[in-house]
Amino acid sequence: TTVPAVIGTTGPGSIWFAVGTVVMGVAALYFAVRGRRVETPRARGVHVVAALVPAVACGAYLAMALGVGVAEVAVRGGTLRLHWARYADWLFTTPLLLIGLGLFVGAERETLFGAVAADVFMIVTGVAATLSGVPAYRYVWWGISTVAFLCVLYFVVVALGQEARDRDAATWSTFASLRVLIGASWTAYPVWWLVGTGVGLVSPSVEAFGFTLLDTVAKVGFGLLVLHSPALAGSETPD
Ligand code: RET
Repeated sequence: TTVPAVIGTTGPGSIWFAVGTVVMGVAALYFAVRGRRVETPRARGVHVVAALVPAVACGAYLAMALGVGVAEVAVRGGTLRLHWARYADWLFTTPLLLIGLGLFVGAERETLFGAVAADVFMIVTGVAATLSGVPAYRYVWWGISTVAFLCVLYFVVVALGQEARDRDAATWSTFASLRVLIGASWTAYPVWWLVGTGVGLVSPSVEAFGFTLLDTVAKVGFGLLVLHSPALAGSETPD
């Protein structure tokens, strides 16, 4: 009898799930404590989002560290072990990040709604890519998800950019940094999915490390940048 190859597994990556749990937990606490004294609705909204994103991720990483949410997919003559908690995380945190960016810029509700809709479609079709057992279908879904991702990018770079240009200089300059952070870190996800989950060029633990690193940049980096923006300075209650 031949033992089917295990392409992905809970074991090797679990150190990174533990690291992710701690990093996200600390970030959530830091952003929440920092937001305690914030007064203006704008700064309050941005703080809530900045803290919620790593809080959700902390739960997802804990689930993965404890082996919850593992799905086994038969593909390429082997068994691919997937952590769907990652996608549950993204389903909530990517719209939250877009909402946070929208609140910061003071975006039109309609623009934001379009972006969130494209974003949810991107994650759901990404799940289809991940769970599909036929290799060719995995790449078809990846392609569909990537088209949705390009729509999200269009929103962040072009549509929101036009709105941010009309705001004060401090808002515009933080927005310009956030746009680079989001453009670069988010683009790495579909690429890393191809390398790890798609083609399987790297080991499961390297794949887990990569996603943990990306999540840290995309979530914690976003919070640090936006909360330290000069545009939000002076929104705290004085002592
Ligand atoms: C998948 C695979 C299918 C193709 C595409 C993907 C895009 C994922 C993205 C995830 C972003 C996650 C973030 C999380 C942090 O908070 C689903 C990997 C396009 C863009 C920013």
